[in-house]
Amino acid sequence: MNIMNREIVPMTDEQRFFFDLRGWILLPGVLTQDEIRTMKAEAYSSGAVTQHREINPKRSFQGTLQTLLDHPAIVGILSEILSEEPFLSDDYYAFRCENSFIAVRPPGWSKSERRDGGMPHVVRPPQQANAMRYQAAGGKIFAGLTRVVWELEEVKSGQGGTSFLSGSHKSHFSYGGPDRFRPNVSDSSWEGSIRESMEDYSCPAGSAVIFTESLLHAANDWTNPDNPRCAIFNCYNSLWAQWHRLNLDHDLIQAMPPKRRSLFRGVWQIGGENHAYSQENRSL
Ligand SMILES: O=C(O)CCC(=O)C(=O)O
Ligand SMILES: [Fe+2]
Repeated sequence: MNIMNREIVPMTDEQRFFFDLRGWILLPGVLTQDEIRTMKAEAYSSGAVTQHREINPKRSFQGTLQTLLDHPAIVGILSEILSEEPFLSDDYYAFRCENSFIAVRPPGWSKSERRDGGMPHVVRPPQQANAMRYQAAGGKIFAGLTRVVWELEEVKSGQGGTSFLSGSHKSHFSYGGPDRFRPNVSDSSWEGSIRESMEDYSCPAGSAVIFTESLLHAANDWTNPDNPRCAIFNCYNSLWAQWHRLNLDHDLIQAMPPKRRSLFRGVWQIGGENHAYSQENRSL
């Protein structure tokens, strides 16, 4: 079935409950076998060996992988946790995409290849108020910086998926390190117990994991001998906030369908209607 013909799926009460409780949810088996095959071929030929050694870092914004940016299975959820009802429309998105990368990790891949060495981290420590933090108020979630991970190969628990300290997005206290502004648990005397308390997931190829970047999370050694990890990491934010610099070529965005393009419009609200992407109205 063509992705474009699929209906947007609203966030369910169960998903809202568990996303608020734990800071992450798994959508198992979203993609068809045909989609998985095509997307894997694109990811494996992209030159991505690890996320920080990509030959062409823009490949996940192109080809069939581009359709993941606004896949109907995640659009309803992102609209709910990154926007408000008055801003929703059929013609443009009410949230922004600000980062995407491909990670290909063969069996034996070590987290030491990452800049952060697999240290559990967050965007900003959630025990302090800031523009990226997770909030739930007035019966509504606002998830600040939110990540969607598309797993294009099977993931087995304990063998290298992203791990999470469930509930830590709402933590009020320090991670135990020397600096309360440090966005990771390094130099905390209880780093070990934090790691022991983290959990991950098993899922078939074609699943999506959605998590708030206020949740402590970590990359892990890929020890699964049966297949590599092949994952697309897409990051989203509010219409009015930006964390990553995007620097995506105008021509690449202009070639997208208009609604998808709106994911890349400028980051402002007052003084006119900010709905459509254009060369003059783009996030940088
Ligand atoms: O590589 C991983 O599993 C973790 C990625 C990560 O830290 C993130 O998506 O923010
Ligand atoms: Fe991260």
